[in-house]
Amino acid sequence: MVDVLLGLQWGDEGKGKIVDYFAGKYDVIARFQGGPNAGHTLYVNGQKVVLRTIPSGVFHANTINLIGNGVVLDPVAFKKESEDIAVLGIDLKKNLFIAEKTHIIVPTHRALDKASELSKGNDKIGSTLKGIGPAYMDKTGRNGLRVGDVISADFKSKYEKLKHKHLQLLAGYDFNDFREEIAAWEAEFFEAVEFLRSMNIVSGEYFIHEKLKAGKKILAEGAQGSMLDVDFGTYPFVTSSNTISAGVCTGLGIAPHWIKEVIGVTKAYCTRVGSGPFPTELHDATGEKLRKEGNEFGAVTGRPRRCGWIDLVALNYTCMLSGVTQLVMTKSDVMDAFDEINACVAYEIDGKQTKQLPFQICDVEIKPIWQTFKGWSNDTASCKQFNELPEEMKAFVAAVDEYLGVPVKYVSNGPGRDQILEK
Ligand code: 2SA
Ligand code: MG
Repeated sequence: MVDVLLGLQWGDEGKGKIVDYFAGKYDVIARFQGGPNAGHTLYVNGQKVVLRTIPSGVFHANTINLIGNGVVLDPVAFKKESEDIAVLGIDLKKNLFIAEKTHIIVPTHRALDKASELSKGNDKIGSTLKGIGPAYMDKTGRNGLRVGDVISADFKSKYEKLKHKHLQLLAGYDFNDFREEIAAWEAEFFEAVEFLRSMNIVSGEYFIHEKLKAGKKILAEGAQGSMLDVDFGTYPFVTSSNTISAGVCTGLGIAPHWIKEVIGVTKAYCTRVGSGPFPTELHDATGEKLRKEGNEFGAVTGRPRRCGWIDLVALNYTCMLSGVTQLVMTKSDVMDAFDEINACVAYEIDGKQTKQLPFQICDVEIKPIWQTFKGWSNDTASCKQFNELPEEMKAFVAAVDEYLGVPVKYVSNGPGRDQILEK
């Protein structure tokens, strides 16, 4: 069977830590979408590690990891990440497998990402500029290169053909002078492709089915968040993959009946990086305080994250889309610093209240309707049991649980591996 773990907001819900916590219970951890735009932060022996393309199970001796076909892999970013992990004594040749149908990000994808963003001016998506959008465009546009192609003798000529197409596209942008960058990136790229060739490249779909048939337990690890889903997120301010549980089937090649638990991760509040609607965003001192207390800066780009209170309307939507069966609430200890905590329970649009996300989410003004909770003054980061948490925090957790109709099973009260409380 396959359990799924995904973020229910706009990314950065703390998925990396939670996957790492659960990893020991699974035989295989598989990434099914996204690419080096992800930044999954974990602490291994007290040391901070940020994973981007590699699944968060690599630090567990008995766990096998799979990069699924739904991912877009940048050989350069992958090589660098692998080298960083090798220093920590991890041998990826033993515990990492890569699906041959995984699409590759080439240097000109990064140039196209930049050109596209620059040309949008104030309407820019706030992309991580890792080439994600252009790589997925080539996948659906049927021009892409895949990991399996790097083994073939004519890889270089396939690459040149694609590059030629990209240069033509770049010429159509106002900002298109990336010649020097592309030349520099290309040298690293071919070195990294050599490295990629030395990895375990497999048929991801047969690989995972062999594991399933052998009764192995698989965890599908989501990246970004459900509100960044290309179909259901705040389009066009989204990423280019399906981040909801449906993406697991196409991103790994498994049928829906294999999926059992869908574990949704949400912060006790809410953040977003990049542009686009964020109904509960706070532009005041409270938002500033959330950023400071929560240390809300991007794991990959270091960008300050936009901050606001938890949005139960959006969470209800993403729980519905993915069929979430249990919740993990992260960074609950950040709430220790607040006398009052708010949760958005409805949206007011043009004087009318609704509990649904409007199609025009990017164009209408949304006034959040708040439910206010009493804060607590205890330091909850040192709690070792759910029952030790202050009654006020338990009431807040219970209200989230009730609103969403999905049980909050875990509360994460700090970044440490042991700071997680089971309810
Ligand atoms: P892209 O790069 O084309 O997929 O960007 C499109 C939108 O998706 C958002 N996005 C993210 N949001 C939060 N976290 C992400 N990963 C990194 C992290 C980000 C970082 O985990 O910290 O380090 O800054 C991520 N990746 C993509 C992005 O902001 C755009 O709004
Ligand atoms: Mg992140």
